[in-house]
Amino acid sequence: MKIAITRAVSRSIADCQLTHLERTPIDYGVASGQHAEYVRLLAALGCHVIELPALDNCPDAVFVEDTALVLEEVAVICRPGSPARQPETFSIAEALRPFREIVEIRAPGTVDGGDVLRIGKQIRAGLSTRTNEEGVRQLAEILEPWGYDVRGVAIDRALHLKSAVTLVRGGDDPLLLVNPAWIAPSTVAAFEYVETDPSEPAAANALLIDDTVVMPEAFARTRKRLADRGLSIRTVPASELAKAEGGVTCCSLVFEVGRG
Ligand code: CIR
Repeated sequence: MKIAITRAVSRSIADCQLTHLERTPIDYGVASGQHAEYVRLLAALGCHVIELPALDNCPDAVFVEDTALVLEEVAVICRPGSPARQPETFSIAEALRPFREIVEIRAPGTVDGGDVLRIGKQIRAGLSTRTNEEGVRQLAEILEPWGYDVRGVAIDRALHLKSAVTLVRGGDDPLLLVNPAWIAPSTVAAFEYVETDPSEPAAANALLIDDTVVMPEAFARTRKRLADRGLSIRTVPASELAKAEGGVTCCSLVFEVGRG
């Protein structure tokens, strides 16, 4: 069974952290409605959705991806690089405890889950304003016993590594979706990749659920590039949380239970 942990949008979402975008009004009702469509799509794609209650005093808590990295063997509870977001992790650890051994990133290390890209046993961790060298060192140390190869990669033109590159086909034949304006092509040279359309820089953040690529509905040109590669794509409205610098990977933690 596949589980997706999500969290309802905070009523204080308009007070979110912003790094690369100007603050513009965010409508809580619209954001909640779009988030509900996202949750419905995850369920339609076969996920058992565990929706946690909103944390109204944590504006960014809807972006659960940043709080944990869930692998088959272990759940790593992150220490988000924005201090305002660190209180989000407690309830995530409790939600994950029934399913995984829990290990934590500790101070002075910081890791945002949005910086962690997993391609099989290869893990790339963005060294960003949120994730530091010590956080990546701890991640590598935690995951080494299970054979994961964790490497830091510089990311300075986008909030997170996965703002710039995500996995759109898994298995033995991985395919990445990359915005080459935000990440040096050499970082992904070892893997096959498709570039986002130049007019759609934020399109690189796509969420892979089994063989389906979930994308914001706004990115028709990049969607066509993926469709031309034979990928199956579903779209969701995601414009309101995009104003908070959130994309489709950010709003869920998806993992398998009951295998092996
Ligand atoms: C933040 O700055 O932390 C939020 N406003 C956006 C987080 C987006 N998360 C993600 O890309 N994984």
